[in-house]
Amino acid sequence: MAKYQDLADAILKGDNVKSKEITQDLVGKKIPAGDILSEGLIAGMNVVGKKFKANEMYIPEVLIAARAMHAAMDILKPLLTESGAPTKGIAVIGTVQGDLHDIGKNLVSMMLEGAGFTVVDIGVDIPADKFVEAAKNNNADIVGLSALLTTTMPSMKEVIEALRKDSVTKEIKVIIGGAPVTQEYADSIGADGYAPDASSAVDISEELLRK
Ligand code: B1M
Repeated sequence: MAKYQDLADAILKGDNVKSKEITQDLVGKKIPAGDILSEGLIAGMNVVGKKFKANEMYIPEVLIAARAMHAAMDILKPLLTESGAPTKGIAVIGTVQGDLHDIGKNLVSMMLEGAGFTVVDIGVDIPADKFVEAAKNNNADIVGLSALLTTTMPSMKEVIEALRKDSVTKEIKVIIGGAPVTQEYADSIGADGYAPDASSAVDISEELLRK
């Protein structure tokens, strides 16, 4: 659908007025929010990622693109999360210490909420002890860790070790994700699950809680 491409282009240009307008228009046409997210917003952000990598876009432009994505996400969030069903489980989610990237983590939070989980998003740059504290305070069933930098991936291991050391949190399922993370890495640090994208994060969380 041409409108998806227009939306992806609006993200790429960082046009938050257009990104909101097109999203609202697609919602009005009863296009499922999940499709708008994956075919328009994530598609646009993926191009931003490639251009950033190729030095064709710089940090301020990337931030402006992220702002346009957030503006559209404000419209989609209530649609993705509306559900009258009882909670499937409580997920505490955050980006690990040293890492400020939150777009992917926010998408995972939204998709989990949309699928019926109660999500406690504790933000970015979160040290291991804060994950343990939040898991305890919220009686978490799942802890979700996001990292976008190869340099912050070791913080995931620290969080898992801290959770396993504490008698209250040692059984909590841990899922991890983020662009540089792999299944192999997840296995090597003792995570219970790895998700390459936001919708797989839902599938894996559901599967872990069924076990
Ligand atoms: Co940064 N950045 N960044 N950045 N940034 C990357 C990650 C990078 C790959 C770009 C590049 O060089 N090619 C590179 C990392 C290189 C590496 O470590 N190997 C990089 C760098 C180097 C940096 C800085 C160090 C740059 C600098 O200052 N010199 C700096 C670090 C700051 C810090 O964190 N301490 C930095 C800063 C920034 C901005 C602030 C400008 C901005 C972040 C804005 C924000 O998040 N609010 C930014 C952005 C936007 C990017 C890119 C362009 C896009 C990331 C993104 O949002 N992608 C990124 C390039 C890229 O990824 N190709 C890049 C879209 C998002 C939907 O995808 O986050 O992968 P993603 O999430 C996916 C999956 O990974 C998965 O599901 C999501 C949805 O499908 N997923 C999970 C994510 N978390 C999950 C958790 C789960 C399960 C699945 O379970 C819990």
